[in-house]
Amino acid sequence: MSFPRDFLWGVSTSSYQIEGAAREDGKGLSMGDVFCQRPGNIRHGHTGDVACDHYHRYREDVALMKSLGIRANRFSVSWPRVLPAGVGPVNEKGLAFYDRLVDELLAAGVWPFLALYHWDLPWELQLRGGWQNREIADWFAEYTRVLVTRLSDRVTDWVTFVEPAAFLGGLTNGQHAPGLRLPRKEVLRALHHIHLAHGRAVQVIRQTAKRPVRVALSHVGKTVIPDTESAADIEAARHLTMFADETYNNAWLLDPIYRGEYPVADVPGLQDGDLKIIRQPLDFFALNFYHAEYGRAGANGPETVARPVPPGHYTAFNWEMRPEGLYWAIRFMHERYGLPVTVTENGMANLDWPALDGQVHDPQRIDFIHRHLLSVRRALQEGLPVEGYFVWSLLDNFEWAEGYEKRFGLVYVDYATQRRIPKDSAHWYARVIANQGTPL
Ligand code: IFM
Repeated sequence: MSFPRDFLWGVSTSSYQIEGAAREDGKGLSMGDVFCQRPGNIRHGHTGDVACDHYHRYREDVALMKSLGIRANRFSVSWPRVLPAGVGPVNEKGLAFYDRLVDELLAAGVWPFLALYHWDLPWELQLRGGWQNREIADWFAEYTRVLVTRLSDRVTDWVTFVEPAAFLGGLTNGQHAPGLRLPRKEVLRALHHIHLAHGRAVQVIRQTAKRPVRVALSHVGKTVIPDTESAADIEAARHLTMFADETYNNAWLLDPIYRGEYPVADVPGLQDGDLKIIRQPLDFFALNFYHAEYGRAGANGPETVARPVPPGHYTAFNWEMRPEGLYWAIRFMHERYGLPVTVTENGMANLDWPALDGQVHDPQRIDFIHRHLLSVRRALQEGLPVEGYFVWSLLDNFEWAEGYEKRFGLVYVDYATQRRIPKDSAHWYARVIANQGTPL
């Protein structure tokens, strides 16, 4: 079976992880810029100061996408590059960069999906409480208005947030910027502010856009695969996927946005009218997928099952490879929220290097993506609406607390010279795209 003709074969990237130019052309500091300076926060003391130098090399990077036949790029905007203090005066040079990037993508036939927030909070706003301050919903709406006013004559696909569950790690376990360890109640308050900011941004996008738009939020969360495909195990896995007891589960992260309700009554900071703002109609469900576990209907209710993965089926991050989980994540999210799904991130960390022949051979990544695409194909065969699949990531890049050591790219980056080398997986992905998925 080939994939639908209009299936979007994409790659995702993010501003802080590739742009560099951290202090150029009037950009303000982001909380990442500050976090990376503190000794011990990032492996080997790496920073995003230079990263892949995409700020200067975006033309080359877009040309690479074009040469591979990539049809879409979810990229993100650095908030402090556009608004150095988070609010107030616009930095024209920063905004002009995204103008040029969008033009370059469109000229290359690569459809831009613009993510407003991929963890790049202006430091000035962090000093005012960041996500813990309810005013951030206003700040985010203002920032959104600046971008939509400038770019919506060309950009129609907007993503408000990338992975709230992951960047909240910066408030729970200190792993990400700003490096806090707050009590659960305060984390949930911050999450409520993220939801409010999301709702306000969707309103601004719809009111301000110059063309019809499609809006989504890129979600990452728990996926539980049924141990058998019996009705009882599927129901148990569905329940665990949504409600398994974590600091915040999928229901906390998603139900307010799609159903206008929280899974419990005592939400810190919830005010009258908030849920109406948060529940804005969205156009597709943007799903990021990396992890999954197994669950079943036990004698005392749904329970997770320890299922060892075959030896070696781990990525360089020690993340277990469970490609079958992508099918279940698509299915459960579609069943609960009723929207078509686009997989906006999926990929693996590896220890890649150029071989003696000068090429970068990464058979594991090819196998990894292949297996996940088979899950997407299963979903399509069963009639689930899947509109696209985006590999994380186009380039090797700055992997947050892990620095540059492990690599996620289809394209190898030699950080000393900034030379790009498309890996075997890039050539393979290009063939898959050119053949509309038929070699799978
Ligand atoms: O690099 C990250 C990205 O910023 C968000 N999603 C997961 C990726 C891999 O860890």
